Amino acid sequence: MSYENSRVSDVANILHARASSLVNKAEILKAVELKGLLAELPTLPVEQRASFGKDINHLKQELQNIVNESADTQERLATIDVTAPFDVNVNGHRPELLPSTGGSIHPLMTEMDTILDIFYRMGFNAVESRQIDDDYHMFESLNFPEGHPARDDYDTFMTTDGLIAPAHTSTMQNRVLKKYKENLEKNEPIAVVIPGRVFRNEDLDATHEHTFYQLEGVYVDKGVNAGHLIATLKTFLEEYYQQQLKVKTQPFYFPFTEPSFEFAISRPESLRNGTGTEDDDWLELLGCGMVHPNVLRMAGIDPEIYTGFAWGVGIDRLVLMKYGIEDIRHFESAKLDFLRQFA
Ligand code: FA5
Repeated sequence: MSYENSRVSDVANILHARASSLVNKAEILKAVELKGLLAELPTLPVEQRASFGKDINHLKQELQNIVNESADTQERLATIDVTAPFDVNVNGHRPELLPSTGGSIHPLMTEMDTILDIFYRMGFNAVESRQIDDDYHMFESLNFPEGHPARDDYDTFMTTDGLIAPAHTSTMQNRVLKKYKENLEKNEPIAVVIPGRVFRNEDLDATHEHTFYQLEGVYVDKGVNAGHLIATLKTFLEEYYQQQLKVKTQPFYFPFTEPSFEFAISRPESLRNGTGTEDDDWLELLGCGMVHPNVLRMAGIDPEIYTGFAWGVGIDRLVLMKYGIEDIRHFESAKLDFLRQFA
C-alpha cells in the first residue's frame, strides 16, 4: 500500500515491522505511533486533513487485517490433545476436540454390543442400568432387610446424601419387573437384559476392578425352572465364544435368589493360554438363581403363579477370557497401545 503522506508511510513501515515480531498481533492496534497520527490530524491545515485522515484509515485497516489473519491461523493450529492437561496460561490457544477419526470405540463397549445382539436374538429386551441409585433398589427391593449381614458383600461408594454407586446391576430388578409385569397378563414372559457400569470398594488385582461392567438378566413366566436358566446361559456363552462349552453350577448364596448358584465353565483349550486342563480349569463367570418370591412380591407379581430366573455376569471377565488379556486393569488404564489392538 502506498500512502500520499510520507509521515503516515513512515509510521506504517515501523508498525508493519513491529507487528511481524508480536505474538499477540492485536497489540499493534494500540501502538502509540497510531495514536500520535490521530492526534496530529486536527493540527494540520484544513486542505491536508482529508488525505491524511484517509491514509490513517488505510493503515488501521491494514493492521486490522494482520490481526484477523493471525487469529485464523491460531484457530487452525490450536488442536489440543484433550487427554493431556490443559495449560490455562497459554495465551492465544483455543482448544478444539481432536477429530473423531483419531479414536475408536472402547473394546468393552464393542463386546457389550455383541453380547446384547445375542440376547436380542434370544428374544430379550435391553434396559440400561443407573450409575447412581438408592438404598431401596440396592438392598431392600432385593430382600436385604436393614442390618442384613450380606449387605457387607456389596461394599460400594455413597454420596453424603446417602445415594449409592450401585455395586451390581441387580438394583434394576425391581424396576424391570414392575415395568414389564403387564407382559404376564398378556401371557408373554418378562425377558430383559440390563447392561450397566458398577462400582465396588475392592482390593484390586488382575481380575478385580473397582469399576466394571455387568449384564443382568431377568426372565419370569409360568413354569420357569432352573433348567431354563442353565440352558439360557449355556446357549449365550457358546454363541459368544463360538464353541461348545462344559458348564457347571455350584450352590451359592444371594438374598435375592433361591436357590442361588455360581455358574462356571470349563475353560476350553483355545481360551486357556496354555495352562491347566479342561477338567481342572473351572472358571466362575457369573452369579445366578431363581428369583426369590419376596423379590417378585415387592414388584407386585404373585410367586404362587409365576417363577423366574436372574443372573449377573461380569462383562470385563468375559472379554478377558475371550482375548487372553492378562489383567483387567488394562481396560480402564487409558493405555493407548493396549486399546489400539482393538481399533
Ligand atoms: C452379583 O453381583 C449378583 N448381583 C449376581 C446375580 C444377579 C446373582 C442376579 C443372582 C441373580 P457377584 O458379586 O458374584 O454377584 O458378581 C457377579 C459377576 O461380576 C462375577 O461373577 C464377576 O464376573 C463379576 N465381578 C464381580 N466383582 C468383580 C470385580 N471386582 N471386578 C470385575 N468383575 C467382577
